[in-house]
Amino acid sequence: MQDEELRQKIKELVTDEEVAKQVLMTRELMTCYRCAIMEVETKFRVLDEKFSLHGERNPIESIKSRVKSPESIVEKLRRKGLAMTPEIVERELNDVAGVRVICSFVDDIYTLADWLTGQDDITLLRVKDYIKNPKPNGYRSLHLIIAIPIFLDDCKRNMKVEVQLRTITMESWANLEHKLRYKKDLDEEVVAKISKELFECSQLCDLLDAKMSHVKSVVAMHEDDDD
Ligand code: 0O2
Repeated sequence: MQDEELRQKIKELVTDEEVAKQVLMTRELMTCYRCAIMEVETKFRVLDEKFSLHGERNPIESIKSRVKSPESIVEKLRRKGLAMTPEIVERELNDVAGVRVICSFVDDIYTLADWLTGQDDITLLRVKDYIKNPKPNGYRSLHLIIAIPIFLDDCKRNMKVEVQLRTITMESWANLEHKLRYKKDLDEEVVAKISKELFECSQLCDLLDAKMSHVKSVVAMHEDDDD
């Protein structure tokens, strides 16, 4: 069969009605991901308040969320050799909904992660601890893939959300590395030099986080003495 003939056959198989159905299902799915993000954000805001009751401070500096862009979804599926359908997106991708929580100190990250995953409506699907095991380039963050229920008018649906927890220093390092990664016009030698410097920066960030945690514990000790 010639290419043109084949194209025609495919067009006949995919009717306008089927296309409209897929579009509607995709829009519904994206709405569900947005709702899941809202649920996770609220949980973190509540945890931030709960934490402040114990420690008289708020551990969360900021929360940034995003639904993956359609271009990034298509690109990720293409790399995996998969087609773009709502079912495949939901089954194969863990990071369509992403919530990033920026914390003051490293131990706050683990406390918040434990509190979140200890809640009985949250299912922990996967943990990637790039703080204990940084990536070779120096990337550090705690990644959790969770499933969270959202309640729609007629049903309950479990949605996957990728939660990234990191400190302010980890965030500024990742933002810089991300910007440089997409600079395509640099020659190999420059890329190697930048990568080395970025790795060194990551080690300095690690040291800074450790020193700040130490200062925090010294301050806490003195506060206890004052009581
Ligand atoms: P964006 O724009 O942030 O969404 P997976 O198929 O999910 O198992 P993946 O995607 O490699 O495998 O998962 P991983 O390693 O947990 O990383 C997912 C996300 O973490 C990335 O999303 C980044 O946000 C962040 N990340 C991971 N490694 C690095 C890194 O070396 N540098 C920086 N700056 N960020 C990193 P996306 O999809 O790449 O992009």
